[in-house]
Amino acid sequence: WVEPLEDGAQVLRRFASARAPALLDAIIRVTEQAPLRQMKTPGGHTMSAAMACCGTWGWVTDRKGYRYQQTDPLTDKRWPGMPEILRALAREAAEQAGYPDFEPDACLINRYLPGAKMALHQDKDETDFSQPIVSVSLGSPIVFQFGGDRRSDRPRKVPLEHGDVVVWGGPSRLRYHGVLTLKPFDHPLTGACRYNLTFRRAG
Ligand code: MD3
Ligand code: FE
Repeated sequence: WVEPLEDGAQVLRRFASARAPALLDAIIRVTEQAPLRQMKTPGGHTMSAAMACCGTWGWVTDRKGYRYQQTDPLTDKRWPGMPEILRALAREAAEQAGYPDFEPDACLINRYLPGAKMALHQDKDETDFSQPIVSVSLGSPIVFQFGGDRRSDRPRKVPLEHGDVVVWGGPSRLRYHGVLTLKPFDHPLTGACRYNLTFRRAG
């Protein structure tokens, strides 16, 4: 079922549930080639979520800044290709939400263990903000924070569970967002961990 949020964002509840085991297999295959790692922010903090990428472009952060690049800084090789099952899910979700032409070229895999979080931020390292972002939640539930156009706007809390897919298009694309600290939870498919996939048109 579809739950519209403000400004063009839509939650497709449990859209990915039936495919979750195959999606998790694909995540394992990708992260054998491009290991999950905790990256450093330009400010010198280590992010609590571990990240890996697949597709043509991968998002990275280090002391020099945030950017997309075609190679994995850990291996200096190209990122693993985007598995077809991931691409297909992202395209189907985008189509359902009114974006039939979404062609993602970047998929960021975030892994949260209990205690991990992501502070409020905007996603603006991409080139074309008319393209949506599709996010997929797998494993432990978390509380998502959906803020406004300014960091100081009080965020709304949206619970996200295993299989939920969100399409962030239109004006929601540039809104501040983050997730609260992951609480311990034992999920039958992932144990204590939560994976979040974000699909983008980066290049
Ligand atoms: C709203 N990830 O990777 S996913 C990120 O749960 C990120 O891992 C969070 O924020 C996570 O950048 C949230 C939901 C999400 C992703 C991108 C958005 C919401 C968004 C971009 C614009 C607005
Ligand atoms: Fe984000």
